[in-house]
Parts: sequence; C-alpha cells; structure tokens
Amino acid sequence: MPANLPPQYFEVEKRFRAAKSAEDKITALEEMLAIMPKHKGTDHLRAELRGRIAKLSQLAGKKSGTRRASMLIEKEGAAQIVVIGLPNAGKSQLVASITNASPAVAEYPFTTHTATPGMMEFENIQIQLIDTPPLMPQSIEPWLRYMLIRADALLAVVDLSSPPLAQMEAIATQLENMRIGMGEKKTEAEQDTILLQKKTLIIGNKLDLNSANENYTALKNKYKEQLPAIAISAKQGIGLEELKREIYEMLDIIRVYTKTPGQKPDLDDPIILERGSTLEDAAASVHKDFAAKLKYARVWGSGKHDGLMVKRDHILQDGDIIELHL
Ligand SMILES: Nc1nc2c(ncn2[C@@H]2O[C@H](COP(=O)(O)OP(=O)(O)O)[C@@H](O)[C@H]2O)c(=O)[nH]1
Ligand SMILES: [Mg+2]
Repeated sequence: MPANLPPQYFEVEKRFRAAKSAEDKITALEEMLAIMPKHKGTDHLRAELRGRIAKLSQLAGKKSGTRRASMLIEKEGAAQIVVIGLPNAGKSQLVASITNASPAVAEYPFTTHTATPGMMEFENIQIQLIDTPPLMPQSIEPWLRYMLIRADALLAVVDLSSPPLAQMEAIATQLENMRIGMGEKKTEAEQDTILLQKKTLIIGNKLDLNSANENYTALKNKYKEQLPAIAISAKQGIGLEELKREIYEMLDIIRVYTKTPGQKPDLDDPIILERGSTLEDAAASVHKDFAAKLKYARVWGSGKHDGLMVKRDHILQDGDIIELHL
C-alpha cells in the first residue's frame, strides 16, 4: 500500500535534515508523525520514526539538561489532551476540578509557568489533561509547541464573562504562529500557513457569571461549522459530567474487553482502540504476535448475535467483548 504522504510532510522532513540539535530533530520527527496519515501503508514508516525518536531521546537525555522537564510529560491513560487559553480563562481551575491534579488557581494572570498533568476519570478509563501557561507571546516557550504537536486533542478554554470571539481569535493567532490549526478542516486562509490540524473542543467557562449565556450563544454560532463547544463553570461544577463525555467522544476511541472461553471479561480493563479498528488491530494491541497467530474470534456486542464467530477484518464497536482464538 502506498504511503500517500501530504506535501507538508516533506516540508518538515527537510527541516529535520537541516536540524542540528537532538531536540530540534525530535520535534521535527514528532511533527512528521503527527502529519502522517495512519493506515497500513504508513505502519512501517511510523515505527521507524518512533525508533529514531527513542534513540535521539536517549542521546539527548545523556547530554543532560538539554531536554527541558516539560518536554517529558509522557502520555498516560487513553489519551493526552492539552488545555490552552488566555490568562485567567480558568484553565488551571478546570484541570483542578476534573482531574486528580491541583495546579495553582489565582486571580492574577500568569500564575501558571509550567505544564501540569492530571488524570481525568471517565467511566472505566483515564484520560490525561495537561494545564499550560497562557497563550500569550511573552509566555510561550518552545516546548509548548512540541507538546501541542504530540497531543491527541486540545481544549480551548474561554472566559464567558468577557468577549469570547476576541479570545478565540487570539488563541487561533498564537497557534497559527506555531503552524497549528484547530479542528479538522483547514480554512482557505490556512492552506499555506498551517502544518497540522488538532481536534479541538471549545470550553466556555464561568457560566455562573453575568453575560455568560449571551456570550456563549455568540461563540457557538460563530464556530458551529468548525468546532464543537460546551459551556461550563469549572468553579461551581456546572456541566462537568457532560464535558467529560464530550472529551471522550472527541477522541474517537472505543473500548473493547477480552475474555477467555468460559469466563467473564474484566470490564475494568478495556483495550483502547481508534474508532473503526478491526479484530486484527485489537489482537495486535493485546500482544504483537497475536495478530499473526489469530485464527478467529467470538464477539459479544457488534456481532449479529452474541458469541458470533468473526474474521480478522470485523470492525469493532465501543463496548464489544472479544474472545481470541489463536
Ligand atoms: N466565577 C468563576 N470564576 C472562575 C471559574 N473558573 C475559574 N475562575 C476564576 O478565574 C480566575 C483564574 O482562574 P485560573 O484557573 O487560575 O485561570 P488560568 O490562568 O486560565 O489558569 C481565578 O480567580 C478563578 O477562581 C468559574 O467557573 N467561575
Ligand atoms: Mg493557570
């Protein structure tokens, strides 16, 4: 299968070849990975790039000090999501309210200088959220771009007690400077500037304050074709359960459970797969040899009836239970 790489890939590859430091090389490789479409034709290349990143990271680690701590937030749980926004929007309050982390929340802006990860529980899985410094030219450090490139999705937090469209535009401008676009479609104007699109959910925060409702309506109308939006109060705890579900759904992942014949599945320990994954993908994620060894499987859930025998190209659904036969 041909890899069908987009032109942006080759642009970044050129930058990779010109890069001198391990850090710049790693950043370019991460970008190449993020730009590359995910399918069978790119499996090999993706594995190769990951291998190079691992090697370079070791090298950079040895030189010590050259890799900034904030570059090292390893992905944990089902996905890594970065929380962005202007000062005082409530990013830290949000991360404090829906994860186990407690970044400092304060009335004065620019309280947050570093990135703080926290784990959000949604039903039986954990999703990692990362609180970040405000997206203002004076506080953006190079590692932030690296973090955004690696993220599975973004949460753009906007303060609904002040004009929201200006905030979104400021966020978009800062991201554009990093050549990152929000949402899945590029606008006409973004064709040349944007290298990478990141799935983004707009969070209108401070719903408890004056004018929040009108501001939210304006925000939702403006972005209805481009980005999903939700209104919450991180401080008062309004809308947080719906928010967690929205976050889960924007990730386009499914949960699949394995069982052994004659036994019950462990419903606390799902395999996380991209939506549209097949039985073969599930087998491979259980063990790298399983995809090759797989003879057939039984499926409870998406099969025509429970316990149906299915082939390796069977497309799984959220909540399916599978019994692999090797
Ligand atoms: N009324 C109200 N205030 C909030 C809410 N969320 C955050 N705040 C306040 O807004 C200020 C900035 O919050 P913080 O989380 O530090 O913002 P950050 O700069 O985006 O991280 C603090 O005084 C918070 O108490 C909310 O939902 N409602
Ligand atoms: Mg903060």
